[in-house]
Amino acid sequence: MSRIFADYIDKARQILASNWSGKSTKPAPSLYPHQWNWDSGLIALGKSHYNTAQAILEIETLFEAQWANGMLPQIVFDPKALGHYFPEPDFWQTKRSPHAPKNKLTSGITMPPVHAIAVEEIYQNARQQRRIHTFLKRIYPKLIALHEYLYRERDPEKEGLIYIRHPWESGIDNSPTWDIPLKRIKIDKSSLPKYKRMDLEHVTDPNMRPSDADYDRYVYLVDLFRRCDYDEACIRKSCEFLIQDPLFNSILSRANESLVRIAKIIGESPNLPQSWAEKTSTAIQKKLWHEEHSIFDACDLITGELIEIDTAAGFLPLFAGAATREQAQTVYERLNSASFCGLHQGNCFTIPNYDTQKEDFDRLNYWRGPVWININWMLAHGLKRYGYTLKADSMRKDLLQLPIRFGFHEYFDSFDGTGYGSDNFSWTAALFIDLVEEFYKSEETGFDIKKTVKKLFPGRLVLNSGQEMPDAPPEKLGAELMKTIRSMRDHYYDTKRGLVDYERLRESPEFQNYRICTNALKEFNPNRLKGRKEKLAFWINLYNTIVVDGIITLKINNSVKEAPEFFRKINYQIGDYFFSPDEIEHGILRGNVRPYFRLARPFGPGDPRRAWILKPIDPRIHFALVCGSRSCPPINYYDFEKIDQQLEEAASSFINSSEVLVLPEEGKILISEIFRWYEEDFGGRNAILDFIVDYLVDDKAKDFIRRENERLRIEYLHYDWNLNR
Ligand code: 2M8
Repeated sequence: MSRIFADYIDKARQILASNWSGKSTKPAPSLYPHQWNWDSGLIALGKSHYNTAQAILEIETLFEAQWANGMLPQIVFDPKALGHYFPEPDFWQTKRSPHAPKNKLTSGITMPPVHAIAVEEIYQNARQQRRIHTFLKRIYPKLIALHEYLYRERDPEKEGLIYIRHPWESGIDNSPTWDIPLKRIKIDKSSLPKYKRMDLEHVTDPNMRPSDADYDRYVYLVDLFRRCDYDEACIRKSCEFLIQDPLFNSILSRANESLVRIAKIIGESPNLPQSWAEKTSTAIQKKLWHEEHSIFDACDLITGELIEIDTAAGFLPLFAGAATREQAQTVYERLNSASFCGLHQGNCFTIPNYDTQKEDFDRLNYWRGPVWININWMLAHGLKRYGYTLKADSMRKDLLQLPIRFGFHEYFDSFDGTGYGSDNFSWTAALFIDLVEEFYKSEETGFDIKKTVKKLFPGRLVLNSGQEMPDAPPEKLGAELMKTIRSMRDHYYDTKRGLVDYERLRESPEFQNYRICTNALKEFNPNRLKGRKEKLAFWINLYNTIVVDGIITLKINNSVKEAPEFFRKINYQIGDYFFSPDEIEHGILRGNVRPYFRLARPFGPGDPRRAWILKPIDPRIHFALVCGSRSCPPINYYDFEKIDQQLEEAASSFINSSEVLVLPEEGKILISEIFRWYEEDFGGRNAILDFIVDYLVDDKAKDFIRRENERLRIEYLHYDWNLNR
């Protein structure tokens, strides 16, 4: 594992160890000193990567406090830690309910049911899965009881959608979505129970927490529940806050899928969770979709209307697979707009919890704007599920950089990343561990496939060995080839997202035409290319398309690493000579320098291909050659007339993405491995720093690099080889 991540993984584990209270983990050292419902699920999920026993204990401790009716409480209080939080057991008075456990202190509401998802992860990540079977058998009926409770008590019309009845049940306490239903509740101060907020003792800036008006309503609702003795029928009759929330229901639906898989592992019938999963996902898709807003919204059961407030919760049906393909595409475009920092302008972090274009967007207030790791973690999974891999990976990279740069905070300023709320926050640490582990898992998979494919893939592979020739005469071939590449770009490359639609491209007339053109390369003489710009554009475009051609021909699924020596094996014959992507890159475009991973230069003395070497090296090519990285458009068509401007844009968007992280507090900068591999093309260490400064838009970061130039440490970020599919 990369050294950079290893250090931070250690930090994350230390945080979880110091928040461990013997049988469970506190969400935060002082602000939240008890056990919280969904926090524990996420914490167990992170711990499952290195401490199965504690992950299991975390979940079992929580379920020891499950109510007799199946409800899993939002908080399980630690009797030794009372006196620092509001509201505590004396306020909840849950003993009024016949369902509350006798020997546990709990609150009287629930939270998003992430637990089946965590349990499945514990199983998946366990070294000895068979030993986990007994745990699965013990916990499965409890998970079923929890979901049964939700469908029985919280879905009176049997729609497949669960209502929440308190903002704390949503987990996103003061989300702008709750403003309208909460305002409906008129508070009579004289009859409101007296209370004292404790949260502001720990987070001293009230602008980072819910307002007093919100708290009055939180308290009003708890009072109503206890007056009903926590009887659901009574609560339903008088509660003015009954909401079908896309976040809660998406998590429930996704958790049902985990239950199906767990049932199969332990030999139970998966029919019940299967039917729940289908019912809830269909209901989300049909009832919570807001066509004009291009997002899912919550439904207010008092008015029967959707609440037209768009937050990150509205993207989470992707996590459950509940969106149709069309809805997913629409949502995806919304996600990529300025509203949710999708443009990578370098001045905000993906993705804030609320639309940044709204007047009441608030970059530092709790659930009203900052970036939260758990929401983004679920969203990245959702995007992956629908095939938006590049976006998902770019979000994961953004997420990883937040704790690295700003500490393991509860939430982060969506514009400058400053950490807010509590420090040493448990789910931030746990999900950081999971994110890093997931990155490396895919790396390892690539390694295995590599071994397998090696056997199937011996020797050089000439991709343009066909006989069919294009109509264009040889002197027009260069232009004709570029024209076909451009038309492939127009139809099958999404340059904004940096994706290639390989499946459609493979069958397309444009690709057939391109292959025919490449056959004529055997009769093409590169001497026909005139001037630096034309040569640069020709070779860059050819490099990028031979890679696409190779991916299609070799039926690569996930990463070019599946085919060993991919960049050397595939070749085009040009005139009498063969050119692999490596030879185009290191031989032609990099002036025939020895790649750092080889013993010799690509073209030895006397090699006729030396005639086409391009010098001096333009280091900006490294942001234009298909690199699989996210912010420079990984694939584009380079037009020789505009090539300088296009290379400028490619360099600038790369440098202002998460491939370059400037960390003044730590006296270092983390940069893509591209800079390590090609250091000499940039002119050495200091020239790299100058190059970065030239393109950076963040003035503070620029100043830091200029000021600390000699002293600052450079570390290199993991390189993501996943395909730009
Ligand atoms: C926050 O909520 C609690 C009430 O449950 C609070 O503000 O006192 C939320 O962020 C919630 O999602 C989280 O589970 C909890 C503990 O981290 O804190």
